[in-house]
Amino acid sequence: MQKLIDQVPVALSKSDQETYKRDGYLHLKGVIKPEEINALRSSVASQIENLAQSETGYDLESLAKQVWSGKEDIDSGNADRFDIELYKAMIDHDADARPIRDPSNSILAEDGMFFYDAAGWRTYSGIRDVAFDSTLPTICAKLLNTTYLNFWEDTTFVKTPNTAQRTTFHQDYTYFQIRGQKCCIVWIPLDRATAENGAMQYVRGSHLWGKTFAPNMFITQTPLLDAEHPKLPDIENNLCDYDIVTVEAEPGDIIIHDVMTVHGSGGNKSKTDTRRAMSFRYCGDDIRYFDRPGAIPQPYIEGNLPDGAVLYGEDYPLVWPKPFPNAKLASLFANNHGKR
Ligand SMILES: O=C(O)CCC(=O)C(=O)O
Repeated sequence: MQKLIDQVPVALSKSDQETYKRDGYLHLKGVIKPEEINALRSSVASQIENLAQSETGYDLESLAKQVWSGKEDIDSGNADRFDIELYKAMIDHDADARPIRDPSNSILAEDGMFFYDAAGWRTYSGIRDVAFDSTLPTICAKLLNTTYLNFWEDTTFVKTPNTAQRTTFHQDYTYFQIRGQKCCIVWIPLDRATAENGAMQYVRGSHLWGKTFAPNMFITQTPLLDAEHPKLPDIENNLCDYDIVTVEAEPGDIIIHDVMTVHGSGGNKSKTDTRRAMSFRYCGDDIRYFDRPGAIPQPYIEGNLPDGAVLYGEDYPLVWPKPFPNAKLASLFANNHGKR
């Protein structure tokens, strides 16, 4: 089996591994095949099309408008994954809360959408195919130096033209019900991502700060229900104090970041270019389940694992090494997960 895995073309050199360890993120070019990009694009199109019925998707730009303009009738989707009313009340009570907007495009902020969704793999075969059967699991397994790799979840982030809202800086670790270090996030642009339309930004080396911060819901630094961890420092207002790298990327590229790396992205100031992206989250062999208070609820998870458990079971597909090397893994997960 090992032989088969080694035959997968993997663009990962020793210096890539050193860069990832030093900077907390790694940009690799030409990893995702055109047909894989197209499979993700059509899955994302369906996610957006189904926003009104979605149990998991939100328009965060509209949510931000509800919060900051008090216009309750703006439609941000009908999902109940988060207690939005509670979150809005928490923002109201947070004296420091403010819109995390790109200052230069606030006047354009009329028609943009910041679409956010998760766990598309359970519904869309295009997402499953790429998450499980592309070269990504092999790359991540090598990068994490792990003996096996589980898939945790996918997330979709789309910013249409004239989206004012940034993705606030945040650290992924406390969003997940996990403990351990070998977890990485693969960010996959489905359009050219530029500084103008919302390229990713990483605080270089922040994975080595040795600090853990509370999760937020991307539109302000106001923490979600996490009483244990501090709020992230106000990076947006003190950009010069941090080593922030804006990473422009093309479809086909990936950017992998460590679960502790602080990152965010700009709004979309372009008048014409949508910025679509997906994120896949993978966990290695030191990760254990931990029902973290304040972590974001994972859609469709019915029976939580006990704290301290390895990630076993159908909710966390083992994607590397392939349990059945000659079968397409994604097809084994078809039709037995999605509620829709
Ligand atoms: O695409 C974005 O705006 C944010 C992505 C992100 O935060 C992530 O992939 O963890």
